Amino acid sequence: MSFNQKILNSSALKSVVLQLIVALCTFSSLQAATPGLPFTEDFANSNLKNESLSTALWSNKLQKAFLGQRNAKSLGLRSGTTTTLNISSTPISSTSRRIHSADVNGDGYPDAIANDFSRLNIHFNNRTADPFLSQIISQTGFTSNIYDIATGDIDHDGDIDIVVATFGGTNRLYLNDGSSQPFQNATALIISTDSASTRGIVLVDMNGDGWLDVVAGNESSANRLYLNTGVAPFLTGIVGTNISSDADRTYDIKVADLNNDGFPDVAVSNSGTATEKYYLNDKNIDTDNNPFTSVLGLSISSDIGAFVDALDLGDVNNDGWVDVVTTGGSTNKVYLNSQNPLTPFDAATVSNTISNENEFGREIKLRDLDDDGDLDAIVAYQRARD
Ligand SMILES: [Ca+2]
Ligand SMILES: [Ca+2]
Ligand SMILES: [Ca+2]
Ligand SMILES: [Ca+2]
Repeated sequence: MSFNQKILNSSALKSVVLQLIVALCTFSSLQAATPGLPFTEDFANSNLKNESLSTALWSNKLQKAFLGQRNAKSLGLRSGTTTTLNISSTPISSTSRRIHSADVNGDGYPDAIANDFSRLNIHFNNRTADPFLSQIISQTGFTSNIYDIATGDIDHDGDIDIVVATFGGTNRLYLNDGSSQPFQNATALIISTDSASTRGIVLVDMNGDGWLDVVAGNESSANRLYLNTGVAPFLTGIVGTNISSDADRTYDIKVADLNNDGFPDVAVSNSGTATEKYYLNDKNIDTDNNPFTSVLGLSISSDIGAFVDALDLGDVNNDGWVDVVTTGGSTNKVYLNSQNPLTPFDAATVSNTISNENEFGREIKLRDLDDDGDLDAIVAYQRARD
């Protein structure tokens, strides 16, 4: 049993705090109302920055937010330039691994889409002071553990659909039926017959045709791209193609334009002996319509994987180039983009520690939490370490 399997199999260690991860979400609706600060809102009214109105039960010690200071912009999120804040005082237990926020029923209020290992839970915002108390719809029947979810309008009908990544099973698609209780009677659709150990899944338009595609990060097999044909049944049953031939122990996968050429690139965090890697879009749409088919993975730095559970991409030092942050079995790190369009990161890239904490991070997101125009990092820590 690997180190990581030990962690996952220990009930005490399964707990990742739901409310914290709410803060890791995209909050697309809230950002439209109040850009940059989706953190203390109560999901129920417009007082989005008033902590006294928040009903969220944040963990007191498991999750931290690192605020980038204005005068530290040139340094990014380096140790000594960040402030560590505890988030509330009430730890809770849950086996949730991921959560997203999106208005899935179109009532103007963001709903929460979460999962534990065996259920996909849609928590409808009931527009009260306790917005997720009721109206939960669960999708079950998963025969392998859920590791990630992603949301987006896959079929272009104006509502938010959901994809679910499973570890050792097929990945699933749930199409929103546009009703007030979407997903109540949704049928699980299968995204290809691939049965990989998918740990990370992203919905993004990779080939510029306007349709969201699926990018899957797989442990110990090639990461895969599934192009949405734009024709019903959309992603259902499509055949994926490999993002290079690398078969590292990928724990997380993200997409952003790392070399500023206008085309989306892929970055992954890996476990084991592999470095974190990135794959530059070669703009060469081969016969398989995949711009990553023969691309070679490049190292983000010389750091060896060692259980890097999650990464996120964003310009943390406001130089116009996307940087990388990671969390996992050691300190949280930031890798600054060198601005070299051929190799924005390489083995010589220096890793900067975000803070001196040495917890076990499960998730990291970059958001402008204090609305000061630079990106901050928010991290979900495992309850305890091995
Ligand atoms: Ca839709
Ligand atoms: Ca597409
Ligand atoms: Ca690019
Ligand atoms: Ca940058």
